[in-house]
Amino acid sequence: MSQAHFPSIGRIPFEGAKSRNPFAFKHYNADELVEGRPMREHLRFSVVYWHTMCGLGSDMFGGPTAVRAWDEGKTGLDLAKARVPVFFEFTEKLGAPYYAFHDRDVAPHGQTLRESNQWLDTIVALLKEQQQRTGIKLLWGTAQLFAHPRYMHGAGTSPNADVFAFGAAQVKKALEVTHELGGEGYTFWGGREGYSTLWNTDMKRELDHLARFLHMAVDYKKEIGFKGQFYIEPKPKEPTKHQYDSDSAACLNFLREYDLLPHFKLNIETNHATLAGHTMQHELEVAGGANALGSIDANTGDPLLGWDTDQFPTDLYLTTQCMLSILKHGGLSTGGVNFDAKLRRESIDAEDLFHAHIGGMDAFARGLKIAAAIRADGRLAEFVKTRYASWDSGLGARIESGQENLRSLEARMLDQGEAAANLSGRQEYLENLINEFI
Ligand code: XLS
Ligand code: NI
Ligand code: NI
Repeated sequence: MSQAHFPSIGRIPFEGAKSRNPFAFKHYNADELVEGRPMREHLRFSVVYWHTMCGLGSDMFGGPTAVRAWDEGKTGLDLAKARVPVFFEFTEKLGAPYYAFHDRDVAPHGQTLRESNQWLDTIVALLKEQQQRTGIKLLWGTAQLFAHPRYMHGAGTSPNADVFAFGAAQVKKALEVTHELGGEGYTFWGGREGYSTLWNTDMKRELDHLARFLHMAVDYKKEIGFKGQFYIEPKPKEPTKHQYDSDSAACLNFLREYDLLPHFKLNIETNHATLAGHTMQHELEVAGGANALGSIDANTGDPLLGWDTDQFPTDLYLTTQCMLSILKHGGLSTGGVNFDAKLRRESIDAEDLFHAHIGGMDAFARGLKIAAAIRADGRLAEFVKTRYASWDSGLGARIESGQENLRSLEARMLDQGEAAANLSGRQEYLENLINEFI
């Protein structure tokens, strides 16, 4: 194992709940079986390149606060090269099996597309070497189609056809390198695929273009034999006022309308759910119900801040809800628990990267164990099942199977005069029940 950049920190061990070692897992025990599967396979943790290597604490009111020893004195391609081994040393020490990147956070923007592609190739060769050395795999790749000024009006939804073409070229290359690196997926997050004002926007035309853009990607994926899963990542706003992929339901509707649903699943992020006015559990249930729950971007927002703060998840209610939904819908197959999360601006030391990820991994490991215990106990599922018992036979079963109609139901109710009494929803009892496990 490489020791160059975090010499005082070794491989993070599992020490159990009694440990007071901040550089140890208290709950994430990769080989421990939960519902007959190792935690490692349930959780499929992934470290993101962008926040971990490129996020240095800047926000919209101020520049970077963290200074990384490995960055010092370097710019451009040299800086990009220097970060690769650091990232893999970090991810290897954590024992996270996956990572994710954007083309333009592993390698810089060149003056031309050709130069950008060359630089990306240089870095991809280094990523590949490190993947081979460590066994760490690529969860998903993506193209960054939002930071460069050319994408100010969007990429796939730009009113400028040339910008659409540039974005398409960037996606083509990003698909090729993701394929080259054995990526298990590819994500589309439409950061600027939306609008700032409808006064200047032809919404229908933009949506048609976005669908064309994605169909081109589906076609090219087939052409190069890339077998990874495509994901759309919903987010309602920020940086635009309205993003078209605003939440799970909007994404599913868009994908269905444009015949894209067979080719995509959703990559659902907690803080995006919050911004959409939903809970993460809601978003996961909407996706799961459509058999489109693919992967999660694990983070959290702050209830007092109205933007995408991308904090590391530590709330056990949140992780329990995530894992209950994920287990219910059959687990993550190609996806993972991807920490699209960053350090607070005030957390300036490299060791804070460890505290953040260890905490997130432990919080999800606990969520997994708690969810499994709730499922093994069975009272929650039994309650829900009983709540719908009127649909299991008799009238409900006949309605579900299409044997009743308005006329027959009216006749029945005229005869009965009133519907059977309702039962309590027992919300408080269920909240107490969940607290028995947390
Ligand atoms: C931004 C998104 C972004 C995607 C990848 O809010 O979460 O980081 O996950 O482009
Ligand atoms: Ni994300
Ligand atoms: Ni986000």
